[in-house]
Amino acid sequence: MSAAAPAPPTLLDDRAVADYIVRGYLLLQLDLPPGVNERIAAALDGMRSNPGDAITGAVPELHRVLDHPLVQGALTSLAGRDYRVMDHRHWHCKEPGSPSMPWHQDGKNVRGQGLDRFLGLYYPADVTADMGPTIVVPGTHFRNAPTDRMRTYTNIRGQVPLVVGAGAFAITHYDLWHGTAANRSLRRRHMIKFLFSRTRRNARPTWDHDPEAMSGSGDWNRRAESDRPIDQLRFANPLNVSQTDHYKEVAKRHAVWAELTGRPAP
Ligand SMILES: O=C(O)CCC(=O)C(=O)O
Repeated sequence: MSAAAPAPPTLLDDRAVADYIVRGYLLLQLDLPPGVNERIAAALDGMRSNPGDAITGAVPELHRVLDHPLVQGALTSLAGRDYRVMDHRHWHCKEPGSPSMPWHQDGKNVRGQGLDRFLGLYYPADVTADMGPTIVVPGTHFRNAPTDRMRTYTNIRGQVPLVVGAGAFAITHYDLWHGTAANRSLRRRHMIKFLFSRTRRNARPTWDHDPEAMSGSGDWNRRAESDRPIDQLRFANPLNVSQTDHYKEVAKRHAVWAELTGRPAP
């Protein structure tokens, strides 16, 4: 009997791609076969040292996460058909009682990069608010801030704690501001971080694209009711930043969209 063919990647639509450009992250819920999340979490619970990049060798079922159609589809959509899974990966185990992690960007603090590098954050077990969730700050991926200054920032308006169920997988822009809360629970919090990169520029969209997605003119007064991708790029303001900052972000979003669709930047 031959094995069933793997399911094709589930591509993102225009709205999801526009949303990613605006927020710098998306959250997937993987329907892995029964028992996979639990076995991975149990293997991590039993580990007393961190194998670093060798975590996928130590817990081979992690490959099922990388091979999941939602993960492959989202990465194909955002990073291109030939995206690379980097060799670096890391088990981020937050022990009970461990403190918060300050805000930081993993990238090199350069404002204005496109969609070239990505973090994948996989959570094999539920993460409750007291377990030290990862916290992301939507829309900060195109903003540079010196790391030593960012460390002093405290409660940033609009921050999103990734309080998630087992099998959640977040894809974030490499420069998205993030940190963690303290683990005030009695349980270890597990997260496996993967890195992905684009290997070449798009000649055309690599997602489920409607050529009409950017046509039509948006109405500022009706922006709250609109779910059109063009209106997301123009109007969304997840951190409620000032008008002078917002227009720079909007210009950046349109440039990234143009690049992803294989057209010259406006
Ligand atoms: O452990 C976490 O949730 C976040 C880890 C982190 O900030 C990082 O890997 O850069």
